[in-house]
Amino acid sequence: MRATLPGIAEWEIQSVIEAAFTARESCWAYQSIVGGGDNATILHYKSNSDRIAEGDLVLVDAGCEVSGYASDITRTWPVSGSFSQPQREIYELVLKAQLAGIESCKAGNLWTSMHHAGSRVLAQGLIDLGVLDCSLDEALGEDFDGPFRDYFMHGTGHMLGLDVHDVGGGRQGDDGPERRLEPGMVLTVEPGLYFGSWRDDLEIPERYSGIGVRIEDDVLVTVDGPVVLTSSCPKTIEEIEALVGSEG
Ligand SMILES: [Mn+2]
Repeated sequence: MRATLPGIAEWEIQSVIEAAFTARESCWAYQSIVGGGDNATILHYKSNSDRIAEGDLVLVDAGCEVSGYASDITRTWPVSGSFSQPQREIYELVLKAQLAGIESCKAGNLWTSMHHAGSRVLAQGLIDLGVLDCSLDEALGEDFDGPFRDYFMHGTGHMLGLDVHDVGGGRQGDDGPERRLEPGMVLTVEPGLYFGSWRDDLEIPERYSGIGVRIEDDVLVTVDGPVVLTSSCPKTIEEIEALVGSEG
């Protein structure tokens, strides 16, 4: 964030992050995703080959591996240093959903509770912002498969450990009971919203076209509640706007 200035390229941000990994005797846990503007709306974008237009957001999903253990963090920030009003509206909504998801990471809760908590916030927000014109129940759908999924088309998190997408989570076998969270588990919480201007199957409000936001932290489940292991990485709008470009 500190090194980001208008005109920066995706590969330049990638090089700053991966230099930090290497300098600390670490390596990437997975190929870093650095997507500016519309590229942030392509979930597994990793060519990192575009220069980022002034005024666009950049989404960075990157994590290093230490002693075999993976990390997995996503942050989204404006390359110009300040969020536009539409970017701010989407960012605040995703952050609210992420905080609701983290809050639900309590021992004893069902694995799906964080996905449901975050999804409810996103669906209601999409209605409030005028993206969806329906009731909350309709937006969510019978099995959380309603139209809000047009804008949030991935899971809210996964187990994290020796692999970045570690085993566990979800169901224990195809017909087993749904897993409950236990102290000591580490999982990611990473809701997002994506309004790719290339989506010709949706009527995306012009003000949100080209915006992609995801916020991801790594969370340890304890008897005393969730502990955000990645809390030192800024994620409020105020923190981000103060930091972006400050090195330049
Ligand atoms: Mn992840």
